[in-house]
Amino acid sequence: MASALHNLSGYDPAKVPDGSGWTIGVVVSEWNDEVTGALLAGVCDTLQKHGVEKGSIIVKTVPGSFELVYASAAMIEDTCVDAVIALGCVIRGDTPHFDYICQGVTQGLTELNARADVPVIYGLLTCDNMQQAQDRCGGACGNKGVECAVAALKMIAFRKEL
Ligand code: DLZ
Repeated sequence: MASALHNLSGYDPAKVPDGSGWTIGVVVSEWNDEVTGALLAGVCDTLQKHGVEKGSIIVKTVPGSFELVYASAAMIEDTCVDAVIALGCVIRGDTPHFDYICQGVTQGLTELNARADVPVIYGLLTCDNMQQAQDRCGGACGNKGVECAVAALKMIAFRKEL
């Protein structure tokens, strides 16, 4: 079950394409920034481990997760990135707001992913509480940023191989 405290970020480094010469855009939500900052660190560490130069990682922040869709689209339109990684963390509150944000961002990134020329990687944590988020940004369940970086490199390779 996904909620079990298993590290979900393990991967085989030999199966990750070399990212030398590739440029990656990362859009990061400021909401819950202790979590999104840790996700970003996971992304940057992993990309550099697989050959992406530090200067080839373009990081832009946005106020909240809802802005990730616009920011991802703008990043694709205005830069020459090979992939965009969207990082956010939404924590459930007392109202249905959580559901609207999660649905909006998920739907928006899904639609963008289907029509954009470059892959968009989904790095949105949707958590019932802060503990779940901390478990997934470098805690017991790993770091979703690592998964996103690996997914970005694999999707860039996929695109370039076509
Ligand atoms: C307003 C809001 C709330 C209540 N919670 C979160 C959250 O848990 N995580 C997050 O990334 N953003 C949150 N936001 C801000 C919205 O994403 C958005 O920035 C505002 O509604 C302005 O469009």
